[in-house]
Amino acid sequence: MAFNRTLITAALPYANGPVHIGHLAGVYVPADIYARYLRLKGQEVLFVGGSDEHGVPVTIRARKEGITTQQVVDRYHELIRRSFAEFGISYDIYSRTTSAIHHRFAADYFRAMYDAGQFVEETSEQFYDPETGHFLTDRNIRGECPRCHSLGAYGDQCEKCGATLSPDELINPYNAETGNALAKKATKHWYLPLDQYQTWLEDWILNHHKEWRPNVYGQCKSWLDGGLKPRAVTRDLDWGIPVPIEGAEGKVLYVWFDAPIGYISNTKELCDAQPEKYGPWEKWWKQPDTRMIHFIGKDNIVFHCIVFPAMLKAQGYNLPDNVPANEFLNLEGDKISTSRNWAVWLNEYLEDFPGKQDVLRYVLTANAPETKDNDFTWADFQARNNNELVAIYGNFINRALVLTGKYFGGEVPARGQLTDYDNQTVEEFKNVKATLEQLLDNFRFRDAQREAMNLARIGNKYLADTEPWKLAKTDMERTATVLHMALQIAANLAIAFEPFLPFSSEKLKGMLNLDHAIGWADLGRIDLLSAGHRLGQVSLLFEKIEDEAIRTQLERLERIKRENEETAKQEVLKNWRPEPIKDSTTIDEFDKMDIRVATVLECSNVKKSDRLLQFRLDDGMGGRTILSGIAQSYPNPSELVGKQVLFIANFPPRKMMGIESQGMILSAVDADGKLVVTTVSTPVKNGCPVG
Ligand code: B3M
Ligand code: ZN
Repeated sequence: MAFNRTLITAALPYANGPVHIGHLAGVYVPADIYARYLRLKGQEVLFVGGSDEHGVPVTIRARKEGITTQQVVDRYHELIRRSFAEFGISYDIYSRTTSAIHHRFAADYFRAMYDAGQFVEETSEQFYDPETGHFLTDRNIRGECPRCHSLGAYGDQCEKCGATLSPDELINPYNAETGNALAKKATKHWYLPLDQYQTWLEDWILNHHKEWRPNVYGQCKSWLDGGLKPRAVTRDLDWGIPVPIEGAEGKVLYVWFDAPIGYISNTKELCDAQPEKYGPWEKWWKQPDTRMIHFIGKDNIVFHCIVFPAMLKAQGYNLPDNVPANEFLNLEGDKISTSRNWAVWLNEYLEDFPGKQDVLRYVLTANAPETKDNDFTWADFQARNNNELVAIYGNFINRALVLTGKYFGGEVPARGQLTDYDNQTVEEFKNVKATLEQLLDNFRFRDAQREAMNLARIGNKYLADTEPWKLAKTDMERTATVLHMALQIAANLAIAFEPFLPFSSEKLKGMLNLDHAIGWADLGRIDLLSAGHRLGQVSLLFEKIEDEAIRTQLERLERIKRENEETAKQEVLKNWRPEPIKDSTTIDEFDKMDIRVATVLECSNVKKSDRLLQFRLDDGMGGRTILSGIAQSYPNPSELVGKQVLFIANFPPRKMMGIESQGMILSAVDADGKLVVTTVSTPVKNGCPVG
């Protein structure tokens, strides 16, 4: 079916912090490119977004900042909304899930499914904190990992060994926030029986959406192959939308149940407010000739391709036509993380690079993680700006406009006969429209932007080859033709780049004094500007970014890295608990070990080893040498000289780095892994036993 009406949704970001380049690259810039493209084509488009203000992340942030959850969502919703507006993300509506309309709509949705018998009710034993009386989410439960036995593993994952866990598997589970030991208590929840949708989903996705991106299709397939299980859509929490049925006091809708409904309730909010412009909301959600596209990040695939479609199907709504999910963007080789502050925040970026929204949009699209995770680096940011935006696109526009000003008083000159070379150039850019469309229609935004940049390359090369600044000395007529053609290419660039770089296109249109009504259909035309047309004010389209600005950014990241290392260390120390006691042993076993006291005579680093220290000991029996792997903990080994230490005297000698070690010095292993040599506090005879 050919569609003329498209509903575009972009994932609702959690209102638990500002948005960063990862959000922009993964979801919002692609969604915006697509929305702008369809609008330019004259299609009916509704682009819906909003903040996700429920769920655990916002409550964690509230506790961290010592403010109420409402204050957190108010603060970040506003900040996020502003960032999106500043970056030109052209939502028709950006609302929020704490709105009254949404609460009502989501509750009604649940109720309708409940009334239709579309949930399964189940009571199960769940962990709760007897002191606070709260049930806990997986992430808020910690304990000993059943696999690697490290302490402080999460209820869903052990970060030490990477194992996926469930809270039931943890040894000695405790509340991550209070440290209290947990108990179990029965609680009732409502489940979406995804197993009942398995066959339908398999057919819908695996047979009818083979065109979805391989990463999306692949993830769906592996979920489906694993067999779908019922999923709870309610939670025992005090932040969220109350479950609207009797016997569900103290329970709220699971955030992943209510958030995607936000796409619908936000549509309703807009349509109710401006019915003449947008029509009834049902038009966007129930009419079969409306197509829906979800833009999301890869961690949201299962919810948008399996869970939400099941909910939509249950209530007779449209299903998404495509879900172009992106992979992740890293920053300077490291995973972007809100909690570790490892990100480029949009609000901070604009403070450092005011007016340079398009530069970031350009770089993020050029590096978009469409098929695999990608890396943002400041060096690449600078290079793409200086070598592409400035040197190709900007340079071309500047030359064309400045020369027109210089030779023709800022009026589009009339063109004469086109040469073979002119025609060849026209030939080259004539196909740009078809190529761009083919790429944009298939959500291949980075290739599409490259194609737009190719058009600028064609223009740049045209001027470099024809050299109008030299021609002007001898052949004004030819100069006129060249600049006329260059200006047509410039006008085409304003159209071709509009979905990607809206601010620059706007500026360029101003410089060309171009009719704002020109649209996608005009792309490829070489009569967009007629002879005698007056150009507007000329200024630089892009500016060079200096090394200094990049250095400042890199220094900031260095500082954050150092701070994070320090916090991680503190974290380990805070969560440290003594290891479990080993299996019992006997005094006879212990007696086999001959532990003695000796005075350190010399202590120094072993050459070529960053691990070993070499001790010379007075053991009361003629002296001995022992090597010990504690160099990292003793940057100044001589501090041990004169101390009385404990050592195992009856280990067989062992050679390391060509030196024979005659025993082992005893050290305590501190929580952070630091080794501290055990010393005797009251002097005793060297060689005396320990026992
Ligand atoms: N807030 C998760 C996320 O930000 C979630 C998306 C909701 S989309 C309906 O990744
Ligand atoms: Zn583990």
